[in-house]
Amino acid sequence: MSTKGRYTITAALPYTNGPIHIGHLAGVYVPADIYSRYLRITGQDVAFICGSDEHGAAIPMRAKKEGVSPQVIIDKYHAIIKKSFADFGISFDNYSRTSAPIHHKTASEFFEKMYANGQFIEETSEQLYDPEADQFLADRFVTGTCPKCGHEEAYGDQCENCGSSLNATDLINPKSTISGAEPVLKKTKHWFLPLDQYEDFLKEWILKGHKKDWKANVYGQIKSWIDDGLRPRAVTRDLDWGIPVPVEGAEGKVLYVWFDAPIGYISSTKEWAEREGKDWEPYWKDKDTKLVHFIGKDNIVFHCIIFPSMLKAEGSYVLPENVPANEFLNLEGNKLSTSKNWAVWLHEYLEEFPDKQDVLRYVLTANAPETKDNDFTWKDYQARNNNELVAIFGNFINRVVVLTHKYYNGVVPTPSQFSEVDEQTLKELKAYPAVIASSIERYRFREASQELMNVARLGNKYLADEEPWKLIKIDEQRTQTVMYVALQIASALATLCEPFLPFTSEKLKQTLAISSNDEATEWNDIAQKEVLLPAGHQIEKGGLLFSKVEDAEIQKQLDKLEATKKANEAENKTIEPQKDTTTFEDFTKLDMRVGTIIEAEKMPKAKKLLVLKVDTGINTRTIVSGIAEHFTPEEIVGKKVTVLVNLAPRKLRGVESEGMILMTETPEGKLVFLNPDEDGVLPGATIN
Ligand code: B3M
Ligand code: ZN
Repeated sequence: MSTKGRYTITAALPYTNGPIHIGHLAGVYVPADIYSRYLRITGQDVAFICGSDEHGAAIPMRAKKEGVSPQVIIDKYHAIIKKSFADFGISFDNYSRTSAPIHHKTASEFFEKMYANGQFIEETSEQLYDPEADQFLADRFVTGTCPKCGHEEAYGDQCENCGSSLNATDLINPKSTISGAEPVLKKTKHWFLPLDQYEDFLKEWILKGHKKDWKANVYGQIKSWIDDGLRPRAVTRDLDWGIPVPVEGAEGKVLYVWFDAPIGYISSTKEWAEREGKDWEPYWKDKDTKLVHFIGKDNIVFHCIIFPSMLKAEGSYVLPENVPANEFLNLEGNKLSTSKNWAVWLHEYLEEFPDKQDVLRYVLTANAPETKDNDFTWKDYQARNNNELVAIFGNFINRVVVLTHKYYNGVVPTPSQFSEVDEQTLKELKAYPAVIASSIERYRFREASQELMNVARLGNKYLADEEPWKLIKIDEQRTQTVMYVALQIASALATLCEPFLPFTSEKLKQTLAISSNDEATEWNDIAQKEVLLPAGHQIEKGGLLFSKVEDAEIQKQLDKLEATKKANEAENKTIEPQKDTTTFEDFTKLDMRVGTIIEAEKMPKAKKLLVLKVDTGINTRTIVSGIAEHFTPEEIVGKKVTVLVNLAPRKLRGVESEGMILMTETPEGKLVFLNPDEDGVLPGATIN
């Protein structure tokens, strides 16, 4: 990047309710780190900001589960998470925490300014309340069916499946996660951010603005929310854990975690600036500053709708230049899950692979879920390490270093006349900084990582074609030139790999005896500088950059996951407790019939839903069913099913659904129809 600018790069603040896993790295932190490192080594002024997100329902829930105070939980996981980031070379300029006084002050002042300007709606409304736990239910304290996509584990503030932001009272069949009780409605006062008043601003800024260069998955989600119509959102909560609402009449209430957490980026910048003797304001208020938020797709609404509306309302801040949200990473075909321990935890990975931080960074980048959910498999991890990092990158560097010591005692030889191949090779080499930069600047880190690997391929091919180990016997001068060219490629690799493989870059710079203090010019100079590693320069012996991953090591990881799966199945076997006793009269109110599915199609933009036409014998009707991830439309047409036909109709994603198909599921979570398959049974037959 030739122009010099100022960048504030933020990475989503991880909740301190547990450790972090490969999904966090792949989705947010490795891409953010690649981007920030690249900006720094091309001479930009960068503030790479993050910190722990220590408020919200998730923390007290974990505290209750572990039988300790929320403070114990946040101190424990803040330290674990902060160490994991450092261990994997995530080079934040500051990693703060939202329990810090500077954040409480910053968030309170932000709220007070908006309050003083009358930018909140103060309203007493009926909210969900758990009569058994004697507590209002918001966010993760309540789950239910998402009204938008039918996901049955949606939270009170958000559906992680479709990303929708919700008010708890939107949930269908809400249930308290504290006591399991069915919530009641109870009056309480809250302050609402009138998002509907920012609809025109958001349409202008995002839909009409140049946000067309935002990733399609991000732009699409934002557009569907704005098209669905924005509504006021409560930005305070009845909770005793969080930042007290700093206005009269708000005793017992705290700021909604998603109001305070994004302000955490600002307070972390302030903390950094104070420590570094800098002024924080230009990083958030200078119109030329580029603000980029790195997040996962479940955080899009908060970073593209709610936080920008807050920044716009407050009036003195810049708006994000881009929000390159990634999709989700799965593990061996299943969703990563903290609660099911279905994860590769970073601290555990390092215990098993103590010197392979860069290997994981590389694999997670090469396989990143940039445009769709993607799957991490240990087989792929082993293949990329052995076939790319060891066999291409490491092998090239090893041959260059070993031969330079063998022929020239580690001194870069003096080249004579370059051949056509030499010229062509050096020309290709000098094109790579711009090629890799172009991918990075468009947030295409998978692509960028493969272009980096192509530089190593270029070096490998050059040596394989020129065969200096044979040449040395017949043409001393030519061998010197070949080894000189190979060393130029190795030197460029040391700089080009730094954003992706920081630990490898450091090792390679030590081996090539390259000082890394003036690297800010190196990236840009690779194309311009005639000489990267001058003749006469002494290199060190170094060591192998990468080592093979053996089958046994992979099998050990697969066995570990198998054990987790079995433990979960055993846990799942705990049969659902019997529900409260009902009466025969109540049972007879349910009208269940045999039905036949005569048509089926996917619901547009709703991953889990199928729209079915069902012949119930009474009539043919539309039923929306959350089975799209288990069955294709083709495979269920003609299937006989059990239908609850007198369930009150309801709209799901705008489609009127009249009834419910009864299903059950296996311990592995596979859905199964209750299908009365006897030939003589016809649609309309009653089920008693
Ligand atoms: N703590 C991460 C999550 O939703 C959330 C991000 C806050 S960024 C301001 O898992
Ligand atoms: Zn949903």
